Amino acid sequence: SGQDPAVNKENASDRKITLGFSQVGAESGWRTANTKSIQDAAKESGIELKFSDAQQKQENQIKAIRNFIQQKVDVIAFSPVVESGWDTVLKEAKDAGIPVILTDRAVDSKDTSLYETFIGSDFVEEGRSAGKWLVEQYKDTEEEINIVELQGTTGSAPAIDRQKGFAEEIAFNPKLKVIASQTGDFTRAKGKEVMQAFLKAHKKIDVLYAHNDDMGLGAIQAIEAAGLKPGEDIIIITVDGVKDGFVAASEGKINFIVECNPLLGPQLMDAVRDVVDGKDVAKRIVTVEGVFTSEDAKRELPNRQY
Ligand code: GYE
Repeated sequence: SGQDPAVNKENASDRKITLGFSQVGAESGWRTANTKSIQDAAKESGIELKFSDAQQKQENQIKAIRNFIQQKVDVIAFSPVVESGWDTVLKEAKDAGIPVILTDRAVDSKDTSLYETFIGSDFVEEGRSAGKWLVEQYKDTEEEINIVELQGTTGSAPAIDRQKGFAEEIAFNPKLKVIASQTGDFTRAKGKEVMQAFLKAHKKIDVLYAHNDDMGLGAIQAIEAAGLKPGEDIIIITVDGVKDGFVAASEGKINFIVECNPLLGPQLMDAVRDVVDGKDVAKRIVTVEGVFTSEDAKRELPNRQY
């Protein structure tokens, strides 16, 4: 006969929770650190993790989510590779009564009741930080500054937002011009390939803005192969702040890094428990992060965890 939930001291999450997590892939150092953080945090908090790698393909993520629904996991979390096209599968999860948590990347669904919360960085702000630094560097320039941009995965929240925030800021100085912008899919190999093409097509490139460290690191290889000095002949700005990015920055090859924190595991596990316990969860949980010049990078490098 009916227990009063108010006097029931036991939390629902005291029993074993199963979390289905669909990861984007393993495209970057950031992603590797993010995956490890989620796996470690699940173990630490005694949550059973069903982990699935989508290899940067939306169709694989949709399949994984449908599998999780069939397996009746307690909570589904995922980092959506692109922003659009999730409404149908999110509706299926909702109809099955399985709460969904977004981590790292957002979706553009109008119906925000399709997910409990979104945990991750403010990518527009990251783009703004990159742009602000550049505007400051060139505040006295009389010549035109040619910028090339390596975008992240087409249609992904970080690619869209980092481009937007950066464009907003550099618009304050009409001398700053993006002369080429193309996707490098957040990978080193693609970053190198596209930078090679940029160098072939454009005589004067002053600045590279790469939406992540890995593409920047690939581009550095292309720049060096072309007989140019990264960080001097071409000023380089990246986003993420993984170990290899910090190493390149401490060597002066990357001039400015905007941090994007991949260690979302502990926050995710807390949110999973709260959702299972029926507690109120903030609709948006923003990650706190900083920015680093090469001098800062030199100082910070020994303390980097990832
Ligand atoms: O910046 C990039 C990764 O979604 C914030 O994805 C993440 C981005 C990160 O591939 O390195």
